[in-house]
Amino acid sequence: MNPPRMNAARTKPFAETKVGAEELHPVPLTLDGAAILHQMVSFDWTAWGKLDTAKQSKALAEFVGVFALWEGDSSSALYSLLGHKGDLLLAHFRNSFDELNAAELKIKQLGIFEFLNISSSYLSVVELGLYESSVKLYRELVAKQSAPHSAEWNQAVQDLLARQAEAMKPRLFPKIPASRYLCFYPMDRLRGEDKNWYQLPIAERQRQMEEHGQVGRRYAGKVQQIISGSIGFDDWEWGVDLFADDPLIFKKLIYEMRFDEVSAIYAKFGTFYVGIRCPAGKLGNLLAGETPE
Ligand code: FEC
Repeated sequence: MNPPRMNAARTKPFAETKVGAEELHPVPLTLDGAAILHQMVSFDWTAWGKLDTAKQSKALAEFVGVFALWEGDSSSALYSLLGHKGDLLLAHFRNSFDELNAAELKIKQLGIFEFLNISSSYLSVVELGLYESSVKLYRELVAKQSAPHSAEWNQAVQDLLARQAEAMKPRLFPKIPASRYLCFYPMDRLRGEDKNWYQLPIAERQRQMEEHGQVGRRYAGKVQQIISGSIGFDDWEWGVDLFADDPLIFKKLIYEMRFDEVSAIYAKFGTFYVGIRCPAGKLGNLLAGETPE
């Protein structure tokens, strides 16, 4: 018996063969930077309340001694979380996963760790998507009849990434913004049977991301966004960190983006965490029931 005939359109990724679409490589280039860990913490208020004041002060001083150094170079930040999802959120931006792990282990050595229950966490790396340059480069390479992953193709990709990484270094390894409010959540792009982001031609994804960027840029100066990629690292595809001095901006921006094609059709969201920045030196006040100043 003859083997079942394969549909010719299925022998290649859909995105490269869709009628009328250019045959461009589907994967956008990205630049990857700082390693990020978010730790969501429930605090053991009852056990802490039973600890005598001298022991509380000692544990706090030890914590501040470590955390304030990290705050000094804006590589870690502490937030007081709103709602039932936790009490504290610790954000760490480092140069590598090894450095993140070192920070995590350091916290576990501190006396205060006895009262910290890490109820959730999220691991990701700062990601700058290069849709526009990818499409431009892929078109040039197609014009030169350079096949994906050939030596010439690989060299052109490497050259582009090296140039862009140099130009975007500060954005790849950002300091944690000093803003009073943080909104963090993970998200995916839809991979449904009918609507699948990953099966759209790259030029169409670029168009939708361009539209997304235009909406985002209207919020320049009011919000700072840091997008981190987490495919292969955590349960969702991206982490979104938004920093602002007015929490209402989060609602307005995210609501407006819901009307973007890329969000209206292809965005799926995880749990939202909203926190108020608390300098480590004020953790004692927070644990005594005072909202951070
Ligand atoms: O396919 C992908 O590469 C997806 C990665 C990605 C996600 C994502 C989600 C959100 N963003 C939000 C806010 C802003 C603001 C600006 C902005 C611009 C970009 C650009 C890229 C990009 N965003 Fe995005 N966003 C993702 C990727 N976003 C690429 C354009 C260039 C750049 O800035 O890197 C404007 C920033 C500026 O220029 O000032 C603000 C928010 C979300 C989650 C809500 C949603 O509906 O998607 C908010 C995933």
